[in-house]
Amino acid sequence: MITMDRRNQPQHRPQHPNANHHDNHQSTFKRDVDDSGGGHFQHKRFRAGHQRHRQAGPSTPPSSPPNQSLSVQRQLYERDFPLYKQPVEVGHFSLDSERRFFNDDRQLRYYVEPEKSCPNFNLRDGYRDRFIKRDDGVKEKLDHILRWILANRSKLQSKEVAASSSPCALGVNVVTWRGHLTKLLTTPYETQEGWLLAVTRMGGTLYISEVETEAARRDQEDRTERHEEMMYWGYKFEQYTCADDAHSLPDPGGVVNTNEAFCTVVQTRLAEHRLLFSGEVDCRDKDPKAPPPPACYIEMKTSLEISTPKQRSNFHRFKLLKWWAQSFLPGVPRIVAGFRDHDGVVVSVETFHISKISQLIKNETNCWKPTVCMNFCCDFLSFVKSIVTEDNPREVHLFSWEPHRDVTYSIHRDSQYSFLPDWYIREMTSPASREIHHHHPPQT
Ligand code: 0WD
Ligand code: CA
Repeated sequence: MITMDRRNQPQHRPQHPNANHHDNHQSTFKRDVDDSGGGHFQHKRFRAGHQRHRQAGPSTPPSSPPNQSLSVQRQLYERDFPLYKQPVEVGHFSLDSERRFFNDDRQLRYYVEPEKSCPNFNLRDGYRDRFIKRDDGVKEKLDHILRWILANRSKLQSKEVAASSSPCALGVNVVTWRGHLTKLLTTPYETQEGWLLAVTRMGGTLYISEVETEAARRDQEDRTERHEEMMYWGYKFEQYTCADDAHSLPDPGGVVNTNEAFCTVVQTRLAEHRLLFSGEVDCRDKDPKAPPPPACYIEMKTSLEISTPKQRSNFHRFKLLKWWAQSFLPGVPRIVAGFRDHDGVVVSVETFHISKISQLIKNETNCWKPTVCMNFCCDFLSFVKSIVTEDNPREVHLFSWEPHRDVTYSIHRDSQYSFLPDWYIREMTSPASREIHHHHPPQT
């Protein structure tokens, strides 16, 4: 159990039957004055700025139409830290050197602490001759997670859900990548990059999958040779510090292949939202007596060495926000950071404990707050839930956000944005497959 029971402190809480997470909860949706905005099945973008700002609280009549946009202003999210249940690992999977899916932990690696505090790892080594880069033109969307769900349905479904009449109810409200949730958590503080998130409801579950923005596509095309190389450095650092099994050593002479991945699948709850998401895990503690996953996992990072107060402040205000959000979500307790110079040589290695990050940034002026991140994410999910009401695997609500704007959405059917593959829809909606997966006689 990770607890730090101070007000407004980030914490994972075990489920408590009387937990009243609605205390002090005010929704921050904006309500459209004009209610005609619900037009379905047509490309329609709701403009922000022409709406009356009204707080929707428990007093809102149930018949009210949903709000058409969501504000991202930080002060709207400065309330008590919402309930965030201790994430539980419900499974994991591996992607091999050819990006093939395996329902096991064959790609899990073990952390080996560097022998010296100044290890002199050269992160540029092997970039030209020992690097196989994943084809990032292939958009995998949620496919690996969906594959994992199909292979593990019986584990996932609660007895209650299994007994219900819906053939595809999973017992969770949201399925997504951890990385997408990280983007939501950091949105109130983001000033550079917007996002597009496609949402489809099927069997009562909301599936959330990212769509590449125009700006991101351009940035990718315009990457400099130096930037390309620097993206390799993070993976190279992992190779210097991670071994294939608990009793072996890292092999810095090997090939870095970014197709390979080990992903954890965790289940948790953010206020009323039951979440199932997957995230890539770099390695685990090699001590067999280490706590069970996800508490034994370690996130590896590299960053430019800090030499001035200004650099330290920027590190706290911008980088630690992203690092905190990414690891807090799946309950990964530690980050091992390699600080490097401009030539890609690691000059120091430092461990950051996620539970101590909010203390570390306390003295920073104008700094981010974990509670704002979590409350925004929670309200975004409530907003999505209120908008995406039709259960239809071919319909996509595209939620879009640009810095200094509200979150808005548009509706698309059978479009380029549809992302649930036929093999998944078929399997989840066919009653026959349900019986096979449940290992119990069909209901009569
Ligand atoms: O196609 C896409 N648009 C995306 C695919 C966006 C986000 C994720 N993915 C997929 C990939 O299949 C990847 O295996 O998600 C997996 C990782 O998911 P995640 O853990 O939810 O993503 P995130 O938390 O953003 O990244 C974790 C790590 C990164 O480590 P650092 O220390 O740099 O944060 O996953 C790697 C990277 O090592 N990573 C990716 N690997 C493959 N494709 C991608 C990506 N697009 N983004 C990050
Ligand atoms: Ca990493």
